[in-house]
Amino acid sequence: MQSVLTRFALEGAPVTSEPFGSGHINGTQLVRCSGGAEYVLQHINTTVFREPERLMRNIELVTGHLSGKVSDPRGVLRLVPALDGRSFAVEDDEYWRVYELVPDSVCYQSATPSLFYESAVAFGRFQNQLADFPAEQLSETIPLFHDTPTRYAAFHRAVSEDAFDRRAEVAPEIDFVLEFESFSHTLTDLQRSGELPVRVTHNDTKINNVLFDAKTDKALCVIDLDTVMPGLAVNDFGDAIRFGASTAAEDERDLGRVRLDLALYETYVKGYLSTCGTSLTKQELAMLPVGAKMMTLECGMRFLSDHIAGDVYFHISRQRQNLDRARTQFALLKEMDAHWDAMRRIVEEAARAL
Ligand code: GN1
Ligand code: MG
Repeated sequence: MQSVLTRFALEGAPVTSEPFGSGHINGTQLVRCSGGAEYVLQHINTTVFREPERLMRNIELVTGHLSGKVSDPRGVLRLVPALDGRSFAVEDDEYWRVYELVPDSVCYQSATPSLFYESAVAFGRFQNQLADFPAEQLSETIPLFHDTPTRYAAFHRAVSEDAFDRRAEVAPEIDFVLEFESFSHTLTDLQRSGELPVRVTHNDTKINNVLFDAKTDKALCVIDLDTVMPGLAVNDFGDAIRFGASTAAEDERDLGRVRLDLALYETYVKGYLSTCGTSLTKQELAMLPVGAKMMTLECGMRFLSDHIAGDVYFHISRQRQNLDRARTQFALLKEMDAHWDAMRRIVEEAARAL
């Protein structure tokens, strides 16, 4: 790692480095240099992200565009170039990149209502600032990531292979997923017909992918840009709701605890629309609740597929954890159906106030 650092244009010589953050995919280190400059060094996981050069090109384009829009320099991640001018360095086929550390910032693993609101402000601002960026210039770092019908095809394959003999005991969950198969086309159909625009999307809109000002707890910027790619804004909204407006952990075993917190939902709607409401189309606004359902369905189906396939994608720390995760998503989906009118009304009211 010392040797890879010499390939970047750092201010001063690296003095210390320590593990940093809580990401599960890339390896991240905080590097301190003589003279006081601080950097974030990341090793890119090329098993998950198979085309690191195209991924880095995406990040260059997006951070370049954002830096022309922010007033606070902390409003965007800043890449530190390598000495050869590229935005990354390669050593023994391993890919590395360096960001400037965002000064006086803090990252949270769980949200209070006001932090959740601020995270919505940040993701909405990200959407708004990139609304004039031509999304087709970005590559898909994980192809067909939120193409829910394609996820169904993978689900059907996992079920028919049944590699671990688990199909029989999850028959009710399989049936539940199948009930939604025609619904699963809703957003991709609207995308194909041009009724929903393809935009620059983040694809991992959780609270821990936002940096906050350490003093004021105001959102500064969005981080974890590896999955930034062309997609639907409603899915970014939906994934944030799926994760942040549920009253229970993603792997909760007591399904009675899984509720949709409508107050948190409303909080996120208001924060999100405060920064990107005017750049979304009428159809996008109308489809926001569908995005929440779609991401919940898709994620639950991905967990269930992975359980059936033997836990090959989502890391587990106990047996049946992916099944538990799938069940919480299905419980949340039922909650959304039960509160469907309210979910729509909350968006309509917030949109009217724009
Ligand atoms: C994965 O790695 P993490 O936890 O940020 C997944 C998301 C899922 C999420 C469910 C690249 O995100 O799509 O919503 O798990 N990311 C990828 O917890 O597949
Ligand atoms: Mg992250």
